[in-house]
Amino acid sequence: MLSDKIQKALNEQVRIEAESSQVYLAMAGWAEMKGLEGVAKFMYKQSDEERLHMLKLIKFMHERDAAVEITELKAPNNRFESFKEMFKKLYEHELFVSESINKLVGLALDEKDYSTHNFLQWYVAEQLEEEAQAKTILDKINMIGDDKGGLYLFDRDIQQLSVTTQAAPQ
Ligand code: OFO
Repeated sequence: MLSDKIQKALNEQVRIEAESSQVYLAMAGWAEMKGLEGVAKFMYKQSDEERLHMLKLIKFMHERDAAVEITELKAPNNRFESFKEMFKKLYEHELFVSESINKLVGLALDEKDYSTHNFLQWYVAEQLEEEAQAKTILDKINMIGDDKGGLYLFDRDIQQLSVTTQAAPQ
């Protein structure tokens, strides 16, 4: 059985993962509207991955007989000034999620809940990967600046950057 504190924090993380999926879905829509198919595809895929992260948490909670709460979600940003701004937001969002996972890991240790601590290691590794990916993309976008040709090539190449989740959630 999970402690109340852990249940509450895991439910909070379920919401954050669901919101992350919405954040990337909105980015996908915006990129598609602007005609960048590669970026849109990348964002749709990221959105699907975030939903899998949410489902993995829910499955773990059910296995531990915890009460899962599905709540309403905060609406994401649907419009951006530029691709640079959008990718900056993506990077900042990943930093925010990493912080939230780190807090959860700390709580699991405080509560001496070693199985939750062990389970969360998958998320720690995943965040490391996603943060690095978001940073790489942002660096490339900064290099491109306002060069339309560069953006065209970036749109074509972004899918190769996409790092697929190593241990796919069940
Ligand atoms: Fe859920 O993986 Fe990043 O945010």
